[in-house]
Formats: sequence, structure tokens, C-alpha cells
Amino acid sequence: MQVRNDWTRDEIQALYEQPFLDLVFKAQSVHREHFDANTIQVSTLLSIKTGKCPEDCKYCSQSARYDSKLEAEKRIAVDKVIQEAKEALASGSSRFCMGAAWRNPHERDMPYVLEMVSEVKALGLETCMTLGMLNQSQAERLKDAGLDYYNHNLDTSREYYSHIISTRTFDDRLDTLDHVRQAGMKVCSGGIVGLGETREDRIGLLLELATLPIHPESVPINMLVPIEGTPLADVEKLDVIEWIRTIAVARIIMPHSYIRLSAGRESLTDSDQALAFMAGANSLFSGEKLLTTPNAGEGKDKQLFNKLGLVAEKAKATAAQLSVDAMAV
Ligand code: SAM
Ligand code: DTB
Ligand code: SF4
Repeated sequence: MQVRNDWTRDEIQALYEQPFLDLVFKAQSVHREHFDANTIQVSTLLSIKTGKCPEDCKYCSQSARYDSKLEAEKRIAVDKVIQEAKEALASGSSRFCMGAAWRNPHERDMPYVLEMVSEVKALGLETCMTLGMLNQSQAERLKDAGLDYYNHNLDTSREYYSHIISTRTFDDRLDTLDHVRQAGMKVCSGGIVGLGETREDRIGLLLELATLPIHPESVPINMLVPIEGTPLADVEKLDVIEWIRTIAVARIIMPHSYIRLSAGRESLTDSDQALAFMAGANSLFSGEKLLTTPNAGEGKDKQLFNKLGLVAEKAKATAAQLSVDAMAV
């Protein structure tokens, strides 16, 4: 199947609305054309600066504007990050994603994040960061330090966006994605479902992603984790089948991208997740914690992988990894 960047809203809607089993079958068929169907890419997340964020994203535990009871933490030491990265490697992750509750990194933060990137990269892990908006020069310096991926989500449709975030615009987000691409990094960009948006908005989000000049290599589909104290704390939970439809359509229209099961796995059963893999999802975040909320822990994931006969993509082995392996014995 040829990769297309000219999808129309009507085409995406037609895919979305077909009978569920037809949709999942089609998605699985497309998936098998481009990927090994039993291999999953696994990333570990770490929050390197938590809470007190100036932005007003209505879903987020880390916005300073809501009383989410989250304990804020200043930048954590690079040594601590490296220790966590070694543990992620030993537990089977191939990518380490570092997130900060910033609107954007300040210049004074750059030496800190650049050092971190080069040290994590030297372990043989793929590196990913999500630090908010980036200007072109910051994107280039991150690339030069060894950053492989930058995560920056569009979150929702252009139309619904202003209901969710008022402190930066949809176009600001597209500008950051453009800076990341221009710098030569891989893009991780997706969104959240279950924000109270309509199906049309979910279609709108997928349309934006699939008509970018180059599809994001990684597309996280987060399911809202409701956070007490935020404006979306009591929003009605989205039906799981609708989340699976979103994954399946993403798989079909972005056939070479990794579709990532992100936030929300804690609330899903093994069967829900198996269905998501059938629909073409092929990456996830492992570990006990996402950034601030609990995640399906390593033990649970190992059990799930064993039950389904799935294997994790391997990290590149390096001398540093060999010593981590030795530590783990
Ligand atoms: N501050 C940076 C930013 O917003 O770009 C990086 C971190 S931010 C927490 C990364 C992404 O996590 C958000 O864009 C959103 O898609 C997702 N996210 C945050 N809180 C969430 C929640 N409660 N439920 C589901 N997804 C969430
Ligand atoms: C993404 O799309 N989801 C991850 C990662 N990129 C940075 C973050 C999920 C955060 C879930 C809520 C929390 O733990 O604070
Ligand atoms: Fe801040 Fe990111 Fe949370 Fe928005 S999603 S409030 S930018 S940490």
C-alpha cells in the first residue's frame, strides 16, 4: 500500500464508520504488510521535571492552574535519569522518553537536557523527549546531542483544540513539529481520546496527522486518564470500541507509523489491549508509572506478552548495556 498524505475527511470518515470487524480486519491486513505482527516496540517514560506547568491543558495533572494534589518536583539530577534509563534498558525497553512540565525549555535548561540526551544515547537506548514547544535552534541542538524522537501531540482536532487548551494554539504545535522535522529528528505525535470530543473531532485529529508532509514515525493514542481537580475530571468515559476504531483507522491511513498505546492502559483489560494489537497498535509505554499516573507495570505487561506470544523490539547492544546485563544477573 502506497503511503498517502492526501487523505480527505470523507475517506477517513468512511473508514471509521464501516462495520467494526471489517475495520479491524483491514487494519490488521495493512499492519502485516509493513510490520512483524507479533513484535511490539516498548518505551519507558520518566518525568524529569514535574508539575507547576504554566499551561492550562484541561486534562493535565501538571498544570499549575488546577488543584490536582500533585507534588511538584524540580529538575531531577542527570545521574538519577541515567540510573532510571539503565533500569529501563535492563527491563527490555528500547527507547527512553524524558518529559518535562514546561511550556518550552528555557535557554538555561538546554545544557541540562543536552547532557542527558547524550548520556542516555550512549547506553544504547533510543532517546525521546517531550519538553513543550521548541524553536529551530533548540531542535537542532537536541538532534546534535543524539535525540532520536521528539514527542509533541496535536492532542485533538483543530476545531476542538481551544476547548482544551487556551495558552498555545494548534498552529504553535504544528510549528514545533516542523522545527523537529527540519532538524532531522523523528516525530512522535498523536492525541488523546475521551476528552468529551465527538467522533468528528477524532476524525479531524487523524486527518491532521495523516496529511502532515511526512507522517509521524510514532503516533500515541492516549485515552484520557481523568485527574481529580482538573476540568475534565468527570467527563464521561469513552467506549473502548471507539478507541479501538481510532487505532485501526490510524493504522490504515499511516501504514508505516508505529501506533502507540499510551495513557489509559491501566483502565483496560487484557482483551481490550489484545483487540488494540489486532487493530494495528504496535508500541506502548511500559513501567509502573507514565509521567505522574500509574501504568500497567512491567510484571503485568510481561504476562500479557506471554499470553499473546508477543515479543519486545530489542535495544541496540553496547558495551554499556553489557555491564547493565551483568548488573541484572
Ligand atoms: N509539557 C509537554 C507538552 O505538553 O508538550 C510534555 C508533557 S505532556 C504531559 C505529553 C502529553 O501527555 C500531552 O500532550 C497529552 O497528550 C498526554 N497527557 C497528559 N495528561 C494526560 C492525561 N491525563 N490523560 C491522557 N493523556 C495525557
Ligand atoms: C504521550 O502521548 N503520552 C505520554 C507521553 N506521550 C509523554 C504521557 C502520558 C501522560 C499521562 C498522564 C500522566 O501520567 O501524567
Ligand atoms: Fe503542561 Fe504539558 Fe501538562 Fe500541558 S500537557 S499542562 S504543557 S505538562
